[in-house]
This record gives sequence, structure tokens and C-alpha cells, in this order.
Amino acid sequence: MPYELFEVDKEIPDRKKHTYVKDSADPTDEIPKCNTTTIPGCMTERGCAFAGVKGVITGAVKDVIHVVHSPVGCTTYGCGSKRYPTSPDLPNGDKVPIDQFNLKYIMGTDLKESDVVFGGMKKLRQSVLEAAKEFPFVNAIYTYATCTTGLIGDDMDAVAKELSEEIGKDVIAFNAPGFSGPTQSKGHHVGNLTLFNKLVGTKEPPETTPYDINLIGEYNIDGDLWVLEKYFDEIGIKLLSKFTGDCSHDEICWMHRAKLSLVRCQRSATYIADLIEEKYGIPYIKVDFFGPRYCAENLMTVAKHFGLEEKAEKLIQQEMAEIQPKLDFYKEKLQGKKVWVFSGGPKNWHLPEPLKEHLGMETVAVSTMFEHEDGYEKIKERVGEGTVILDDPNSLELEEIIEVYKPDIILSGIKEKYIAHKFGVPCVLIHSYENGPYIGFEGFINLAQDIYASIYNPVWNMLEFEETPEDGKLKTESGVSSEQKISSEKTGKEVV
Ligand code: CFM
Repeated sequence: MPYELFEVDKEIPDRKKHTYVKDSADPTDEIPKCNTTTIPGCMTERGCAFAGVKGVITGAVKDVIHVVHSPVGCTTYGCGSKRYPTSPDLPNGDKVPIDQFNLKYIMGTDLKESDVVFGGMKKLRQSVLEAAKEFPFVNAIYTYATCTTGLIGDDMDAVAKELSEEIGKDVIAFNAPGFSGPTQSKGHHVGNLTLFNKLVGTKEPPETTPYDINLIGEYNIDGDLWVLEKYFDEIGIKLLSKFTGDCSHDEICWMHRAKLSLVRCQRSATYIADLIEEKYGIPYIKVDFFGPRYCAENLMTVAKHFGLEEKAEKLIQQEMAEIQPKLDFYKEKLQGKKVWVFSGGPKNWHLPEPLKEHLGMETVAVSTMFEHEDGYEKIKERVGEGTVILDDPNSLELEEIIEVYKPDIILSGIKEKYIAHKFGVPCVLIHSYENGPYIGFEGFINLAQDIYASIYNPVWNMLEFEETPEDGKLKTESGVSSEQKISSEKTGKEVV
């Protein structure tokens, strides 16, 4: 049977359908059940639909202020949570006057009980006007529905329309209350649709060239976008619009003028590429730049589209020559190490092959928070026999993966990092990165270096565990749990 019920899931048998163990003999449609609501009883690692739109799609836009229509908790949660840096430069030559403005500021309507009873539209209006006054340099104001305002049914679009006219700038409402879908993936979709419907086609770029592209689904995590921008620059391809890493509000408005779209994150942003193709006839290519081979192949594909193969060839040779000695070093050190990859979705199929091919590492477990069928098909293609593929793992399963599949390293997010550490397993962040960028040629070396530094960190040799048969829990030699031992070493105080 390709599906497996984890020990910790005995009381939640439905989890079995979400836990697939790769067997090449299976037909391709054998993949974990996915994109459904979390099973009650599971402590999920997922984010909400509001997080999907603000935390992923729109949060990187550098010259807008966000007004979250919610009690204050969602506003706090929505502030600067993702590491997408921006440059201050705007396409018209202006500069955003506050450095990394997109990461530093967010506003909220601070809804109270009486607003829930009597409606919050007045407060929203007031807050948007205040935002326009506080930050006069912004080029647009984005507002967000949340669970509370979705439930009371405030008409965000009506307020946005009225205020756009009054303020003379775009005020956009994003209607993705937290509960509107099973995961943040729903928010990605709403973000794409809203930006397409409200913005694309409404402005013209200052200039165009025959080599203009939209780079879609690249959010500039720790500078990824700037690595790709440098490559495209050298090949002679111009990024007319980015969606949405280091992007300005206006760039989204003129995405209809590009000659080609590239879709980098195919989970969060294929929607807008499809819509642009359908309405404006601009084709798109799905691209993957993680790992040297994928990066080289995909740069060539894009260059070919514009007849710029020679320049791409030259760039690839240069970059490969530069990284090869480092790649050889890390491969020697990391060969045979076992990995568990846990991300939202796409990074789970981007990484296993490059890790195998360039570093000799074996992916033994893969899990995602919100991947859909197409992504799971790619994951299945790209991992070896016996790899466990989990959809929406709960926190107890995370521990069981560590105990059963014994990864040497976990590539994941901050929520899992400390679980891993408590089990004495190193962890490298692949959502927000440790020392990125991780994309492209030099990015892959950064990733390899972080993996190497984590696995070979001498701290792991200082931990000693022994099994206690009574409860099966991991204990250190002295009898205190590993967690207690680490904290006592840190504080110098005895833990009882
Ligand atoms: Fe796309 Fe992303 Fe990802 Fe994503 Fe994310 Fe992310 Fe991710 Mo964290 S946009 S789907 S919602 S590649 S924040 S940069 S790492 S879960 S796999």
C-alpha cells in the first residue's frame, strides 16, 4: 500500500490519505490528498488566506501602504513577516523616502466589539484617509478583509471605490478573509485576480523594448530576484514588471506591455500569467532557477525565445566555472546525507533533484503546507523510492518523521526549526533563508554552505540522548530531556 498511517495518527485515520510513500510502480495519480481543509484534531502548520494575499503576494510592493481591516491581532500578524527586501527606486525616477518601507509599516482599523455589531465601514474609511495623510508619498493604498470583517460583511469594494476618487490614488480591496479557503493558497489566488482585474492594463510604461518580460512569482526572498535580474541584464533581457518582489504599484499596471511572462513560483502566481495570456495574448514560460543545472537550462530557454542564446551561453559558462570548485567541496562533504524538505509547496519540488545531483544528498521526506495536485506530481517525479510525501503535516507527525526517517538535516521554516533542534537535528530555513540568496548559481552555493555549516556544527556532538523504554521519549544521559539540557546549558542554571 502506498499510503501509510503514522503511529501518532491512530486516532485520526483520515490522515492516511495525506501520507504517501513513493513507489514508482504506482500510477501517477497516486499522490497525497491535498488542498482540502485541515482535519479537525490536527495542529496544522498552515497559514490563512489573508496571510496568502498580504504575506506573500502584495507585501513586497514597495510604494503602497497596507490597511488591514481587522481587530488588531491580524494587523500585527501581517507586519513585515516575510524577508523581501526592496530598493528605494521607482520607475519614474522617484525614490521611496523610507528605506524598506514595505517591511516597516502597516496600518489597521483596530475593530472593537461595537464595530462588529454595527459595522466597520466607517472605521475603514477613516483609517484609509489617515493612512493617506500619514504617508503622502505612497502611490496606492491596499486594504484587506479578514475573518472578522468577512463575517460581518463590510463592503470593502464600495469603500475602496469611493476613496480612490476622493484621494486621487488607487485604493484596492483584497477580499480574502482568513477562512475563505483551506490555506494561504486561496489568498494567492484572490491576490492575483484582484491585481489583474483592478490594475493590469490601466497604465503605460515610460518606455518599452523588444526584450521586455514580466518576472512573475518571484518575491525577492533575501535578494533572489536581484540575482536573476543580474543574469537577465547580462543576457540583454529587461524586467519590465516584477510580480511582486521589489516591485512598484505602477509596474503591475503595465504588465500587459511585456513580450513574455516567466512564472517562477508556479503555485502562487500562475493565475495572473494565465489571465494576461488570455486577455493580452502574452505567452508565458514556467521556469525553475534553483540549482545550477535547472538555472542553466531555464536561462537558455528564455534566451532562445529572444534569440540571445550566445550571451546566455557565455554567462552560464562563466558562472559554472566560478562555482564548480565550491560545488565539488560541498559535494564531498554532503554526499549521502539525508534531507527532509518542508515548505509551502514549490520549493519541495525545486530542491530534491539539485540536492541529489549537485551535492549527492538523499531526500527521505517531503512535506508541504498547501501544494495542489500538479505540484505533488512533480514532487513524486523528483524524489527517490521510499520517500515519504506528506500533505499538511501536523506537529506530532513532524516528530515522527524525525524519529522514523532520521534526516541529517531539515530544510524548513521557523516553526519547525526548534522542534528539529530539540531532537538534535540541524535545520536550515528555506522560506526566509539563513544567508541567502539561494537561487541561481551563487545562490545554490550559499544554500550548500548553510547546510554544510549546520550539519558540521560541533554543537550536535555535545548532545547525548538515550532511549527510555518506558515512555519511548528521548532523554539525555542525566535523565533530563534534551530541551531542558540545552536550556540549562544556556542559562547556567539547573533545570529540575
Ligand atoms: Fe511560492 Fe514562495 Fe513557495 Fe509561496 Fe510561502 Fe515562500 Fe514557500 Mo514560505 S510564494 S509557494 S506562500 S515559492 S512564503 S517565497 S517559502 S511557503 S514554497
